[in-house]
Amino acid sequence: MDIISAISTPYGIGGVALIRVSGAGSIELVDTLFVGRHKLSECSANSVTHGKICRGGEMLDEVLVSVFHAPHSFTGEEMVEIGCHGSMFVQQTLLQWLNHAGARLARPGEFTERAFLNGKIDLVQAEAVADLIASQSREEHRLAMAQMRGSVSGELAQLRDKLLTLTSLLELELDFADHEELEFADRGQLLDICADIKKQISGLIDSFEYGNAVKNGVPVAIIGATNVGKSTILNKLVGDERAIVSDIHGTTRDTIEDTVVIGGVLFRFVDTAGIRQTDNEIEQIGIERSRRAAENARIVIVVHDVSSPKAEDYSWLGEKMVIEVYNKADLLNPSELSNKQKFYMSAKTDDLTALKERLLDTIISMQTAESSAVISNQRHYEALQKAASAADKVAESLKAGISGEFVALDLHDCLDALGEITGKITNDEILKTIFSRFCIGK
Ligand SMILES: Nc1nc2c(ncn2[C@@H]2O[C@H](COP(=O)(O)OP(=O)(O)OP(=O)(O)O)[C@@H](O)[C@H]2O)c(=O)[nH]1
Ligand SMILES: [Mg+2]
Repeated sequence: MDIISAISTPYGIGGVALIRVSGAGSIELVDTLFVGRHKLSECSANSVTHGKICRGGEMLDEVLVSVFHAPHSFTGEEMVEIGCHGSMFVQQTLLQWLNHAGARLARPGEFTERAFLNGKIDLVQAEAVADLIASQSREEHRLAMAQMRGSVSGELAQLRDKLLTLTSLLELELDFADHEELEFADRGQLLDICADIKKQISGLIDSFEYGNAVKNGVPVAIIGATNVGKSTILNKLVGDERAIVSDIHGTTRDTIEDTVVIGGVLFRFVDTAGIRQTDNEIEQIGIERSRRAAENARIVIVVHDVSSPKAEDYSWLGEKMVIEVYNKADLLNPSELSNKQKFYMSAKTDDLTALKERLLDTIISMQTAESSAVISNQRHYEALQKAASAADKVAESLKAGISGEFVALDLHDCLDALGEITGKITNDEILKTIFSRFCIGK
């Protein structure tokens, strides 16, 4: 593979900048520009050396250079990282000089792509690197870090082992079917292994609900009748006068969205138009949007006004996760707030800590207790669904007593679907799509 180089720090002026060079011969290439006490090629691996970058008698900068030998580097190749001063001129000139010396500009994600191609990381870990760089909240960071360190990869490796055991038991049966003296695993035993595999795949699939919510922000709709305090709650949650608040019924006409990180989780709150009977066409459209926002939300906060209780029918919310709150508790005497089942609050006087805690508890309850590995990537989710349906077919065929040859075909489909996730089986198109999402220099 040819030598690639890129500026790995963000575009702009900074105290220092980092320029990466990777590929066989990169140490020698940087040596043509480096002047120090020793040549870089004489420095030991994983060491940092101080020196100057010069070309034809012109000195560009004083630098710190890290040298990595293959395969002990991020890409698995020989690598050099040059820490220079963060002037745009220094960065650009150094990159040009490296280009003239024979290093071409790296494509977005090309360093990580090489790490994958050289077997340093699998595809799940490569994608986790992109997620880590993009992470905005503590929980999103935690998931990406766990995936990068192999939480999902480990689980998939276990699954693969179980599938291979099942395949080998079946193939043994196929190869030696006419040896009556040999004892084969009975179908019941095979079915048990299959059920275990299916359970593990389903656990990963279920974890996506949580993983996806954490990655993209948990959508929470705030709905209820007019004037109950929905917009006041939104404003308090996001700490900003985001929505207009007034005692006129029907103040909010359209959905209003804002995001905020609470307890390390990114939430996407949607304030909605109050639901009531109305002849006003625009308000009707707004109310329709309120219903849609509730349908699209992961959690719905249903707000009631404790001072003017009305029985509203929210059965249309179906199985949604609902937090029902009784707002304006400050208007009643404490003795009137005695129903232990009800969540009383005041958007006017409370700091909403209890509501925030309830939101976090609801999110945590989404996490499956089964496995610590959480998937958060749509591509993995889709491949796992393929694997799950192949595993179902295996179980059906085993139950129906269908010949082992056909069962083995479905088993291979299942293995292939899992292989797509880690990149054991892949095509250029998928790789191009994945790595083009990265920034240059990573
Ligand atoms: N006393 C008291 N008043 C509140 C509380 N929460 C909201 N209000 C008041 O109730 C009125 C309505 O509040 P909004 O937040 O605009 O209510 P809304 O549910 O968004 O109303 P619509 O947009 O019309 O559907 C305003 O005058 C608020 O100041 C509360 O906890 N206690
Ligand atoms: Mg409102």
